[in-house]
Amino acid sequence: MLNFNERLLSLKSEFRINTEYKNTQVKPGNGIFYRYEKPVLTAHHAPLAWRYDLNPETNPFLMERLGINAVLNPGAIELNNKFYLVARVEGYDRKSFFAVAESDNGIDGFQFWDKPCVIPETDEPDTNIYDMRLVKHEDGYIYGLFCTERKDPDAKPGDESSAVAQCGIVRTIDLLTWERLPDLKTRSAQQRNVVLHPEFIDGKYALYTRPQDSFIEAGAGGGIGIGFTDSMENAVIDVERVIDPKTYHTIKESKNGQGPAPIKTSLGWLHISHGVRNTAAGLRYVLYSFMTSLDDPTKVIYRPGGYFLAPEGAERIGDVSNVVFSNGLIARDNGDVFIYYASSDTRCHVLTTTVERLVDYVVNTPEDPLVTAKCVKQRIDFIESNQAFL
Ligand code: M1P
Repeated sequence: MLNFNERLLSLKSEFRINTEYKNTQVKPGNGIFYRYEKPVLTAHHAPLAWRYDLNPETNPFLMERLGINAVLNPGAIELNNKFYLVARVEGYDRKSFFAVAESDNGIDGFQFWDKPCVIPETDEPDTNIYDMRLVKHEDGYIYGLFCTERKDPDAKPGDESSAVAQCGIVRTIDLLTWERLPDLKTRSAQQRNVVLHPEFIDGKYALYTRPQDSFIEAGAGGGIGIGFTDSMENAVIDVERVIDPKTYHTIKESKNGQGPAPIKTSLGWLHISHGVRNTAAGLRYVLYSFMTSLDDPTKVIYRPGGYFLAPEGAERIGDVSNVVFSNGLIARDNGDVFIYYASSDTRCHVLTTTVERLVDYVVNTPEDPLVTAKCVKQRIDFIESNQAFL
């Protein structure tokens, strides 16, 4: 058996191996984006001091005392040419918290800051918080909208799972100090995947919502909605309008949700979202894209059919298998785009692309014809138009 000091040396070396690596693009890719060989952030990136009591007197066996189960669903932002992720870190105790990790190039070298984020509570304490969408709004603040869960007071006796999910709101200027604002109020029973639009629309803050009837099911409220509020200090949405509904027999037939805030392009607001369908093996989460009008962000103008990203290979396995989920991207001034996503609620990855490619994808990818006969016709027309180039 290794003694304390030998174990410490070995753990330090393992930590370096797990965190100090170069990440390489997987080529040739699909022309839309590049995947990368390795994840960008995992439970192994959690510093040793977060997990081990490093005092030989109180922990002579150098046991892991507070393990980290998963690092997933990061919000993302670029500040002063650095890439920051605000990740959802889940302890062995099932509770999530937020922690900032930074990198110089956005594809590797991510390191957590020394300590997790301290998110103040409202008068109604959160049981669990997760999935922050970071947005630099034109009002000057960086907002973090996240899901806050509290035990459902109406849960039947013995039901220790049901929760009420709502949108929690914080704001910051430096990712260090977080000011908690009151939770968003809407007329829906529950909310998840709420995202702030980065610009005012007609002088109001616009929020993408995902009204839902219950904790898991989107139910009758299903779809990505939009609503407006005069203030983020007391955010109230009276009317939610579904702009991108869940749709029968598609990749978003069970539910969907806005991912990160949309990217402003010359042709419209480009959205990356997730769609969910049910299968015999459980829910399958993929990413898809659509574009809304610059003049009227409530109007969808392009709907490429099918999925943009689905879990592949090792991504398919994890705590909640067959899931890709994105709530963070960085669109740089030079047109480069870094889309961060988590696989199977376990680890974080990056895709790289450009605004130009994303716009081409969204504008020129055909819509889902919704029924097989039309899909076959679409594919045969496509094959025939290729004949001259074979
Ligand atoms: O487990 C998959 C995802 O499930 C939820 O997303 P949605 O509300 O759209 O079903 C979230 O809990 C998300 O964190 C999780 O990745």
